[in-house]
Amino acid sequence: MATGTILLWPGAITLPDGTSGNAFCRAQVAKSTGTAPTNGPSLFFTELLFDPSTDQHCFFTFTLPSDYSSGGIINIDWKRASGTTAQNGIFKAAVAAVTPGATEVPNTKALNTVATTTTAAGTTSQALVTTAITLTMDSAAAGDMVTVMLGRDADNASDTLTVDAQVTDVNFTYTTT
Ligand SMILES: [Ca+2]
Ligand SMILES: [Ca+2]
Repeated sequence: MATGTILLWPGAITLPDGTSGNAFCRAQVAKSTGTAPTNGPSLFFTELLFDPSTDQHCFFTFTLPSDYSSGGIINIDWKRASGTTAQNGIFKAAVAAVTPGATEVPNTKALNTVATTTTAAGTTSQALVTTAITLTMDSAAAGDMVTVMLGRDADNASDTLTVDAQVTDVNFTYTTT
């Protein structure tokens, strides 16, 4: 048994449709102000922006690998858009797992239990911190179509970070067979 890792972001995301309760995050390309090296460009990367007051969301879909045994954690690297005071951000996540060949249908499927984790923002402006959320895996098994919802619980009174949370990279870890 070991720990398997699936990269979720940067990569393909699905955005919800913006109807009530289904607000979407935004993506932007960031350009570092650091000095470009000789014979190289400045540093660029893509980040997902989550609003400080409205819950916003996105989805990652993948096939659960054949060596999946148990568990499921989503690990989110993110930074505050600005500021240095002590404030907390809350992220939330949930899973929907659909088994091919069974009677479940993705088009009528709902997300399983939503879990949240509170993390102190870095007290250096735009410094990276990591949030790990243990997922309720919806009885997922190897070969399933798995969709992970990632959102910020921005309207939670304990989400005190007053600026966007900027997500730079996301992965999913699990216990292998
Ligand atoms: Ca909320
Ligand atoms: Ca908030």
